[in-house]
Amino acid sequence: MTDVYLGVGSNLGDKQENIRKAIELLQEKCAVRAVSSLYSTEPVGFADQDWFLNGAVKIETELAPADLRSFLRSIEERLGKKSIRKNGPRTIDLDILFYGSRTINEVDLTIPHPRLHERLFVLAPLGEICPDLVHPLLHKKIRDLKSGIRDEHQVERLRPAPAR
Ligand code: PH2
Ligand code: MG
Ligand code: MG
Repeated sequence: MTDVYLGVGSNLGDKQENIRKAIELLQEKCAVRAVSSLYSTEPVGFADQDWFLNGAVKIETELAPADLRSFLRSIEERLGKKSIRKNGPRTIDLDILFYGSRTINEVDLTIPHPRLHERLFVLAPLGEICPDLVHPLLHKKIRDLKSGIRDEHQVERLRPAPAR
């Protein structure tokens, strides 16, 4: 089993419910080990859309990275993900942030997630569940990446992690 960290996000419909359902569906094939608080976050990349709810989840899984990615896609589809444009509104977004300490560079799968270290909406929740995890390419802890970035988008901690 490998420790995997996922980013979750939603900015369409009942955001909190979308995230709750996504975490429930994850348990079909993964063991959910930790769930961060949720954060209300200003959209990055395309400003003219509703704020997101973002969180981070630690899972353990036997699925290989590509199979995990397909599984995450199937959850996104089951929750009715509609995303018309890159960085635009979405019912649910499930991104692989880290897959153990592996690095993967394929056309359609990059691990660690290539932008995680630039985004407070990822580092804030991730910093709650794995502050001492070392980024396998940047060789820095999540806590240090978080305190070192300059991301001025607003990120507000919403409430404790939902009950599982
Ligand atoms: N996801 C994006 C683009 N912009 N902004 C916030 N605040 N949260 C997100 O999850 C997010 C985003 C593309 O996946
Ligand atoms: Mg994303
Ligand atoms: Mg995604």
